[in-house]
Amino acid sequence: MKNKQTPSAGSRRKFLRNSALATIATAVGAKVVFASSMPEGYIPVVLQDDDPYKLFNKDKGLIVLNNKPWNIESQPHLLDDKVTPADKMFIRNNGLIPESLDEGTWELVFDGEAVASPKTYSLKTLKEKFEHFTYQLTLECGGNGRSEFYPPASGNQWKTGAVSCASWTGVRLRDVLEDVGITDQAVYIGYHSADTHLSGNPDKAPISRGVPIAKALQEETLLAFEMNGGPIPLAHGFPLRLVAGGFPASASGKWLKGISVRDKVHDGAKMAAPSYRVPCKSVAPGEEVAEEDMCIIESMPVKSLITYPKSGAMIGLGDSLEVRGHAWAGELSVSELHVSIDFGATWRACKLDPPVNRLAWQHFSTTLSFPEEGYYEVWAKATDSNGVSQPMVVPGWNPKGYLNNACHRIAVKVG
Ligand SMILES: Nc1nc2c(c(=O)[nH]1)N[C@H]1C(S)=C(S)[C@@H](COP(=O)(O)O)O[C@H]1N2
Ligand SMILES: [Mo]
Repeated sequence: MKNKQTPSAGSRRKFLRNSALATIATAVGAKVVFASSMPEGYIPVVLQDDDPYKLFNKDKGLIVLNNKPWNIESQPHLLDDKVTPADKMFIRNNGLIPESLDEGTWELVFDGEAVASPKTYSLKTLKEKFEHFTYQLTLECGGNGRSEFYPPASGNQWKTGAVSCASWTGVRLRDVLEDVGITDQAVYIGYHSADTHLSGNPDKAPISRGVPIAKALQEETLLAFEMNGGPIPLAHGFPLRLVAGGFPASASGKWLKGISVRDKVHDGAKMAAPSYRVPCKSVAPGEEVAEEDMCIIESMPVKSLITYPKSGAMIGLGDSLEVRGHAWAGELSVSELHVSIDFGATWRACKLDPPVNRLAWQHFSTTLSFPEEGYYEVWAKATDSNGVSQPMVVPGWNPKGYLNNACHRIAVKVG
């Protein structure tokens, strides 16, 4: 049988080649006339550039902060949709996006000190065996707003665009953990993913974070295989992603290969200080903080974003201005949203919708009028269900520049 392919392998190969050619033709936007002479695996020159907007199907308004790894942020006025569409969603990668992902052979391994015994599920089994749930879940990068801290914090200089609220469909991690069988030693879960470290070292994970077991067992914590009703886009974790809304988005592992149920706080890559940790007690700007004085970020703080109009709007005197946006508060809900047109001297309450489900952002809207011609700013301030409001200025400086939930503001010119 040496050097001979079975007919099924041969036809499968041919099928793969034909479908690859069809994909290429679609991407090129024309028939590739001499396609039959094209070497196998060859990528046409026209597709060889690494234009991230084409590569990831992103709106031209997104801003590339880094290309190795890819970090791309959105902008407030692009986040106006109630459900964030894929082309407006920020991308935050710590390593290299995995290649050749095969949904058909994808498996998820459960292991760790606190499982009765390790268990592996194919993606197909996960989909067939467990009930499906769909939730809209807010995912905000812990470093969103980092660019405003002074002294500056190193890392991607996110402005306000590292947040999304897409609709995620999958099975509950809770249901699967119940099937796996966990012991009462379980305190944390950690995820393992298929992306690779920038160094190229295959034994080194770029990131392997997790959540406390109580968060893992929440109804909304999903092993998701769909986003916005279709397959998860490659950059956002195809074909399987852990989604734990309300926590820093770093807890939502993309390209999910494994879950370890741990008898201690997970100790994977980027779990240790200073990553995704803030000083347990507030510190002076620029102060050095010992690693043992840094605490893991869990629920994200209350925050809001004005998504309409775009900052810099111009209206006529006497015109009214419709203002709208979203607000979210980590594990809590948002109870009030106020706006100010006089730099915070006075505030007025906006209409605020309840979330479509727990951990989804909430929409606010109001109509404003302005007393005379000139320059104004509209500031938005959300208050969470514990009565805590967003600060008007950049809050608690911390060495890595996390959790900036200062009020969002836009400029408006009247007349
Ligand atoms: N496997 C893996 N999962 C990951 C990351 C990553 O680099 N690799 N980045 C995390 C971080 S820090 C954030 S903010 C979110 C970003 O999700 P998005 O790119 O889908 O917007 O994914 C998280 N999950
Ligand atoms: Mo992040």
